[in-house]
Amino acid sequence: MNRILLTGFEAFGDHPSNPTLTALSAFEGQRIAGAQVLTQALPVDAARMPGVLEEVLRRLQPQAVLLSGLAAGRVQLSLERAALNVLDFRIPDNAGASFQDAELCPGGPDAYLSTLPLRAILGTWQAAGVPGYVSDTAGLYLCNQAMYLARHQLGPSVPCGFLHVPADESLALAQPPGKPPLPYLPQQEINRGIGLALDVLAGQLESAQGEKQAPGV
Ligand code: PCA
Repeated sequence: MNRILLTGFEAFGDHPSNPTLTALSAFEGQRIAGAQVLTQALPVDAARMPGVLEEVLRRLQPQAVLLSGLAAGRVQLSLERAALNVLDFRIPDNAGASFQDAELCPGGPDAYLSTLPLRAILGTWQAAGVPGYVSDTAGLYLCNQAMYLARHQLGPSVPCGFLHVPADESLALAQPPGKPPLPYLPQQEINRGIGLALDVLAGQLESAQGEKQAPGV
């Protein structure tokens, strides 16, 4: 059976929770179109996260990978187009580390592009009434780091990329008075968008397998 890995991040910065961590429990072990969804929480720690990611990719050998994280302030779901070989943090990570203009992967390519079927996912969201878009920057923090390293490890043949989600209602409610109100998408809607992206990935894996198994003419 095909395995799809879904990752989310723990809380970081001023945010008391992370909707992508909340989403993981809704999907762990789910079967979608003949694929099994497996999940992994990632630490917001630039030194520790690479080891956790590397280990889970090696152990699960997934056929597709959907990484997800919070982009507080964004107003819709967004699929990242690319990850850059740069670490440059506006806030320290959860271990207190900070980087400026640093190389993420010494000697690695400048960038990796998403190998997710971006347009197919956008189309499915559109048809289901979930507005979303392709983002041209994943930032230069942990989410960019995770996408870069996953693509670096997996190579081009495993569909892999990053989905950023807006704040959810609990983050919007937790925004301290005096700070501008945080745009949010209800957690249920965030989960629906993630689920639809997983549907597209599972469908793509299923049809690729069908083609392989079809008798030659
Ligand atoms: N968002 C951060 C890191 C963890 C997360 O959920 C980012 O966009 O880099």
